[in-house]
Amino acid sequence: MSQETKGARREKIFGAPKILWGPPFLTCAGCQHSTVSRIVAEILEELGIDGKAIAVMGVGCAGTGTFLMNLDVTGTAHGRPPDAATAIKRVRPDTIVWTMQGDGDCIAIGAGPLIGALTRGEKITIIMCNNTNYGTTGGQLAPTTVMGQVTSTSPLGRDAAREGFTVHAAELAASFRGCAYSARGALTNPDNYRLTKRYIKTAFQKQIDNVGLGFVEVISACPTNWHKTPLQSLKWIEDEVLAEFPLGEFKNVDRIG
Ligand SMILES: Cc1ncc(C[n+]2csc(CCOP(=O)(O)OP(=O)(O)O)c2C)c(N)n1
Ligand code: SF4
Repeated sequence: MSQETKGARREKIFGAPKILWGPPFLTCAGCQHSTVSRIVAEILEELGIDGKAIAVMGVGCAGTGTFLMNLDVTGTAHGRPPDAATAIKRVRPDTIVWTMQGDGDCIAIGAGPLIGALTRGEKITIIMCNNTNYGTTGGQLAPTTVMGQVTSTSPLGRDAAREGFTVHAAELAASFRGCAYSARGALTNPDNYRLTKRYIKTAFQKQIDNVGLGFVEVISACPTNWHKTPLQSLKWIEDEVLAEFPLGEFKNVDRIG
C-alpha cells in the first residue's frame, strides 16, 4: 500500500441494504430471484418505507428472498398472496404491502387472486418473477413457458396444439381499470437492470400515493431447470425469451377508473 493510499480517507460508496440481515440468498448460482429481492430491499430503503413494509411471499423459490429481509413477512397458500395482501392493506392502510411471487404462483394457480386484486384496484404492489417454469418443483411447464421451450413436462417443446400459448401477465394486468402501473423488466445487462429498478420503484410509489395496484413482472433466470450455465441463461433470455416478452411500461396512470 502506497503512503498516499494509506493516508486517504476511505468512504463507503456502496454496500448491501441494511434490511438484508446477513446470510447469502438461498437460491441456486445464477438464479435472478435473489437479484430481484436485492433490488426491492434497496428500493424500500431508498423510499424510506422499510419500517412500514410488509412482505407477502408466495410458495416457491421466488419468495425465499423475503426470509432474509428484516421486515414483517407472511406466507400464504400457493397463489394466494394478493388475497392476504388485500386483507393486510385494508386492515392497516398505513403500511406498504407487497407480494413476491413466481410466475406459477402468480399467474397459474394464483391467476384468480391476481385478477380479483386487479379488479378491485387494491392499493398493493405485486412483484412477479417470471422464470418461464415452476422452478422449485423441477422445471415444469408454466403459463409463461415460451413457445417451443423444452421443460420437464413439455419434452418436445411447447406446442400451441398441446400446451396452448404463452401468457403475458404484465399486459394482462395493464388491461384492468384497477391497475395503476404495469411493467416488465429484465436483468441481463446494466441498462435493463436500471430500468427494472425504476419500474419496481414506480410501482411502490403508486401505493405510497394511494393510486391503485402496481404490478411488475421481472424476467428471471433459472439456470438449474433450464440446464444452462448462468451466462448461457442470460444469453438465452436475450436471444429467445425477450422476443416473447417485450420489456417496458404497459400502464402508468395517476388515477384509476
Ligand atoms: C396448492 C399447492 N399446489 C402445488 C404445490 C407445489 N408447489 C410448490 S412450489 C410450486 C411451483 C412454484 O413455481 P413458481 O411459482 O413459478 O416459482 P419458482 O419456484 O419458479 O420461483 C409448486 C407447484 C403447493 N405447494 N401447493
Ligand atoms: S431452481 Fe431455479 S428458480 Fe429455484 S433457486 Fe434454483 S435457479 Fe432459482
